[in-house]
Amino acid sequence: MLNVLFTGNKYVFRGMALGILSILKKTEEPITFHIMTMACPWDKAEKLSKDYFDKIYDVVKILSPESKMVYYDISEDFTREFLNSPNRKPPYTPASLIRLFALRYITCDYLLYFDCDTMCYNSLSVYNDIDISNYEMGVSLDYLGRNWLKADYFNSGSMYINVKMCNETRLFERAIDYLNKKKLFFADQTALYRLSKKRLYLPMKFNEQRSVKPDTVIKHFNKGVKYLPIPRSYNVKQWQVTKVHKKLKIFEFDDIYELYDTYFNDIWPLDR
Ligand SMILES: [Mn+2]
Repeated sequence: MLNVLFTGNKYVFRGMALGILSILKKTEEPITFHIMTMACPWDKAEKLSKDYFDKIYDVVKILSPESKMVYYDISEDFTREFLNSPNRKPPYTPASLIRLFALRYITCDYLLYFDCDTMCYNSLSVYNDIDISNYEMGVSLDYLGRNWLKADYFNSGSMYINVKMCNETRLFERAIDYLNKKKLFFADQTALYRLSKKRLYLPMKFNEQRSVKPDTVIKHFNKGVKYLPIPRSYNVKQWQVTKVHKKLKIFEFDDIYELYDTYFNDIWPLDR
């Protein structure tokens, strides 16, 4: 069974629900979804409530009766570790650091981590054919960082994690320690980049940061830059349906938006 991790606070409910719906629509085999959330004293964001989790789980049971979902609230653990850290307020949100705690709670052989601004476009079963037994993780390059930072700078929004090896090398624990000593801009991503020794670089279709292609597995709606007529950054998320259509010209997920409307529209409608 594939194990998939999503992390975040209450405000990514729609992204999480859309990501899960897209995975279930494209992937036949059952999946265990691990959902980790937290609230911390210095951040106003609320955690994703158990109530919201249950609403997603109810739909998962309908669409994929053999799939499972597990809820983790890591508030205490996170607060203890990051209380005095120079990275306690990263530029995005403290919730972006939750992924570093995953292996304290999750036991499985291989774990897929996806940001809540990702959507699945082809079956996740392709990961079963990728051998990362000799690597800590499989990752794809960061579209902008590979040019501006380092040629092999990867994007941590989609990671195929070898749990056993990461437990042996203590990669995620060392990343938490590292962030307690050193302030970094892309905190978790740069810590994992600097500390991981054995990475398998996967094709960009596993973390597509631009247009969706026929073989795209994961489309990541992360920040991008348009160069013409003048360089400017854009940041359109998949729940901003009108912008996805008009600005990104992406229509490949319209069936998923319909599914979302069916099950979640009265809880939290998409932006149109
Ligand atoms: Mn992202």
